Amino acid sequence: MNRLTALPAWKALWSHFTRARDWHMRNLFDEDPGRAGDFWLEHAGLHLDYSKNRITTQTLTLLLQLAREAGVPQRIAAMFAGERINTTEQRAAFHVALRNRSAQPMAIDGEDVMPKVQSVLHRMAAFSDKVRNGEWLGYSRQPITDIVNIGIGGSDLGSLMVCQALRAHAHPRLNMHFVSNVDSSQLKETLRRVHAETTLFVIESKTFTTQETLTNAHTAREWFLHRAGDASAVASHFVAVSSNLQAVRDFGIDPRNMFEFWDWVGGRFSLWSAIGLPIMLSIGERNFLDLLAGAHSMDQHFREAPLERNMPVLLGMLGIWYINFFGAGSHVIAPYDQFLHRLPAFIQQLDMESNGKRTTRDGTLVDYETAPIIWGDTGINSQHAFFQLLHQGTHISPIDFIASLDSRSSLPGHHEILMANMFAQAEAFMRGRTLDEARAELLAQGLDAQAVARLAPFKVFDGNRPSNTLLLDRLDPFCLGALVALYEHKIFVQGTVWGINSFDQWGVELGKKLAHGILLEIEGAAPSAERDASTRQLITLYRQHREQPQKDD
Ligand code: G6Q
Repeated sequence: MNRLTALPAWKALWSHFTRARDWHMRNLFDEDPGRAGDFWLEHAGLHLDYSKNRITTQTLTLLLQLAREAGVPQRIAAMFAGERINTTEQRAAFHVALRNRSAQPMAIDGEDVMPKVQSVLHRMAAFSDKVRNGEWLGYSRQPITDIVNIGIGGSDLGSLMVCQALRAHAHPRLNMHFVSNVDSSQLKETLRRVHAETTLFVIESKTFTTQETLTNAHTAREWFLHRAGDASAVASHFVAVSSNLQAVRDFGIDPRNMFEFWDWVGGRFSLWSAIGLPIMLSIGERNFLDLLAGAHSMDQHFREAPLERNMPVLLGMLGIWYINFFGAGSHVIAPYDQFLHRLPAFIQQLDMESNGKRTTRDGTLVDYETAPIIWGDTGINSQHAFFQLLHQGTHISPIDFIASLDSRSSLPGHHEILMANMFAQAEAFMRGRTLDEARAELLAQGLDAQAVARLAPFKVFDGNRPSNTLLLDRLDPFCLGALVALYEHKIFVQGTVWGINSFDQWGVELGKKLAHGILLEIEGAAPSAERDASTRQLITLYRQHREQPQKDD
């Protein structure tokens, strides 16, 4: 692996940056009437306007040169060839096979994985159909009305985000619930809203060892047995999604009620696998296949389009430009669509868990920045909250504006206001407002010269704040699939440039181990001599508190 900072394009970009950092996008637009058209790309129902970036065609040429020198084309090929690109775990990262809608085989070590992918998809479809059409009955012979998904992280966020996003396609009888937190409040509140006779629990865990998930699953089963009174009823109310057959069996779920996926599917890339079962239950097989088809279309584009017209590559390299050259430490996801309100949280995990690393694939430490902090919320709400900092604060945080062209609703006026706000924000972030413009505005409002002089500095916006605007034809399964795949690949491109493995998660593994020892101490074991004084004190306080009578909510 070549050292990133020694690559010719890296050096050329630094020299280019000494000029580029002083450009203002206002001037770039004024100087080049073709800019909006040149920096525009469409694929799979997604329209990307990337003209409001601090770039020229020369910047892009250099960034793409960097992508080539860092081996992006070879790494794309390696991913699609099923190579074990997740080197620390010796696994392929083959989520692209899960949504392969072509007739082409996709193999790992010569074994075509498509037959087993198809077979699980068929089982999921047969099961979902039965639940959706009311054929799958609970222990009191009633159809299912509520699905409770129990899982965390990659076994929660993807299905949750998609189910929320595609609510317009949801089955009218099926209420979807997601329990991830081991804080009992979430499970309790959910169980208060459902009835045992008509509830299906989907226990999702790749490893089937995750403490939070297994604790919630055990509690849910006790709650259920208490009501059903018969252990044989579990079979029609609990199904599992996992790659660990033995652990599912040990939990007491019949393997016939288990939907399998494989170690080459990373948790945060798993919504396309059986982990997407709640999605299929909610929106049905046809829509689920459309979701896969949208992602597949983006996969094909990523694999085949030249780098200059390759959406994930362009977004990835624009990110590199800001993170590594401008020093932007964060990136905002701002969907102007209520149904996409969990998208920022989903992309946050996808990006920060994939690229939040400092050791390169060959084991050396990086000497440059890697993943940005991803944050965000629905754009319209954010305007009334944290956009202030983005407009006038001291941080530069590029923003992705995301919306659907189709309004989905017949309520007059709402969508137009939403879109007008989004376009206006992107424009304001780009143009800003100069001191002269601020003065002119205040004068036009009738203020006297003294008041104008006093207030004008506060009304200045530097602008020059970069953003991408992504418009979906409509928020349907196909476009959403393409959108999610776009971000997955963007992140892979950046991980490749930084020379890191985007597919392991040692930080998550650490979290899974740490709590176990402390839990024993909380429950009465002698404190470990290695524990620091602060942690010992916290454990002692908590133990003392625990000994007092507790009030149940
Ligand atoms: C995702 C992460 C992590 C994982 C959860 C749940 O890429 O590895 O978020 O999905 O920790 O793990 P299990 O599915 O094994 O319960």
